[in-house]
Parts: sequence; structure tokens; C-alpha cells
Amino acid sequence: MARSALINVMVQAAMKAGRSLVRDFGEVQNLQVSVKGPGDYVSQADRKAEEIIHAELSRARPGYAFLMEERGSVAGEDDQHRWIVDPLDGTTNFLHGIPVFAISIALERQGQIVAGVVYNPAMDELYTAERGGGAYLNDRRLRVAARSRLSDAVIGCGLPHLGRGHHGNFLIELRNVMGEVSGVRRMGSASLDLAYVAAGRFDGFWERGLSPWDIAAGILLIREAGGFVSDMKGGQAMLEDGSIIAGNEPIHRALLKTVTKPLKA
Ligand code: 2AM
Ligand code: CA
Repeated sequence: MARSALINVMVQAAMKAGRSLVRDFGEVQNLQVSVKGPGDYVSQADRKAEEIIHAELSRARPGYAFLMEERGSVAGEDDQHRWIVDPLDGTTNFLHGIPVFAISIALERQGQIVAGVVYNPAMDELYTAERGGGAYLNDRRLRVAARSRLSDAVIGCGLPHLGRGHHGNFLIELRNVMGEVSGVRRMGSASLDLAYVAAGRFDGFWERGLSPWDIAAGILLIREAGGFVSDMKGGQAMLEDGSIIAGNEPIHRALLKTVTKPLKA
């Protein structure tokens, strides 16, 4: 499969940062047993990966703006283009030696996501999508799962973090979903969760309280794999609202209805 120049630039940046993360991940596994733990080391690994991605993308496309997890917003002379980057999505997994983490890079053109790359360097799984060009896992074209009944579906989710989100409300949502689906999974990396929906591994996914860099690339992966994505109100304000729900058309519809079902006493 021939990749466009744009996707090649993004893949190169993701892979270079991925090599750096994998080296540091090896060290984190060694530090697991120390009392202080690998906390500072992980922050450094995260910043190093972001630095690599920023340098690579700036070199290849000078003037584009950035929105990055660590640096925040960086203005560019080109007001049409913005990179949305998470250099290490799944930090808690990384910190604990769990190989489920990813680099997420999306490109927005005039406010529309036009390209997305999600890369899990520990498993060497590279997800790419360009608007109108389909979604891929390595060289394989992706299609969301075809299951149409919730009772057959495996649904991914994210839990609200300590001190954030409404834990009680999440438990209501989870109870609603558990009662109707075949299984529920929680991986801890939103960008990979969305990639799993695109790949048909998860039939659907929902989470609240996310940031644009967690989801921008994954949204395009799912759309280009034929799936449906919305915020939890059914609108398209995922980046602004931080909530997301996804699946194929019937699963997306049914899951949205189920998750937001009022609790019966
Ligand atoms: P991160 O690893 O880059 O922080 C898992 O539910 C998702 O939530 C991950 O994509 C993770 O991204 C993000 N996340 C983890 N801790 C968070 C926190 N304290 N606040 C908001 N998002 C968080
Ligand atoms: Ca993240």
C-alpha cells in the first residue's frame, strides 16, 4: 500500500518517538521494583517523545501550529494547519510496565481532521488514516466490526480518573451497558481504544473527560473504517466536549441509548 507524503511524515515522527519510548519502557520495567518507582523517569520519557515529534513535524511542515499534551498550544504562521499530538497516551500503563500505550498524531486543516496516526511501539502496531483514503493497520485495510446487536458486542470504555469526572454517574452508565453487552474492556489508552474500534476488535467504545490529543487521530481512524463517532449528546463536539462514543452505525446508536438510559430504581 502506497502512503501519501503527509502520512509518511507523520509515521516517521511517530516511529522515531516510538523507538525512544520503547528504550525507556525497557528501563521502566527495571525500575518497577525500586521503592521510588519510575515516576520521574516516565515524565522524562514523555517529554523526550514530544520533543522528537515536535522537531520532526516542524522540520517537515514548517509553520504549522501545534496542540500537544505537554506544551499545550503552539501558534504557527500557517493558520490553516494544526498538529494535535499526544506523545504518550496510556501513561499509567507505561509507568506500570504494561505494553498498552501509544503515540497519537492528528492533522487538522481548517478545523477538520484530515490525517491521523496512532502507533503502539511495544506491539509495533501502526494505525493510519487519511480523509477519504481509508484506515489501515500496518498494511491491512481496516473495517469496523459488522456485529449489529449489543448482546454480541465487546465494548471498550474509560473510567473517570482519581479526582476527576463523576464516578457515581459512570457506575450508572457501566451498569446500563453491562446489562446488555457480551463484554466490557478497559485498556487505559483512549487513542488505542479508538484504533481498536476501527480495527473491529472492539464493537464500540465510550468515555468522558478526554482531551483533544487523546481522540483526534482515533476519530478519523474510525470514520475511515466506516464507523460512527459522536459526543455523548449525539453531536460532533467531541474535541470541545471531551466525551466520545463510537461503533458501527447500529452499535453506535444502541450504545448511545443504553449508556445514557436514566437509572431505574
Ligand atoms: P494519558 O495517558 O495521556 O494521560 C484513559 O482513560 C485515557 O485517559 C488515556 O487516554 C489517558 O491519557 C487519559 N488520562 C489519564 N489520566 C488522566 C487524568 N488524570 N486526567 C485526564 N485524562 C487522563
Ligand atoms: Ca492521552
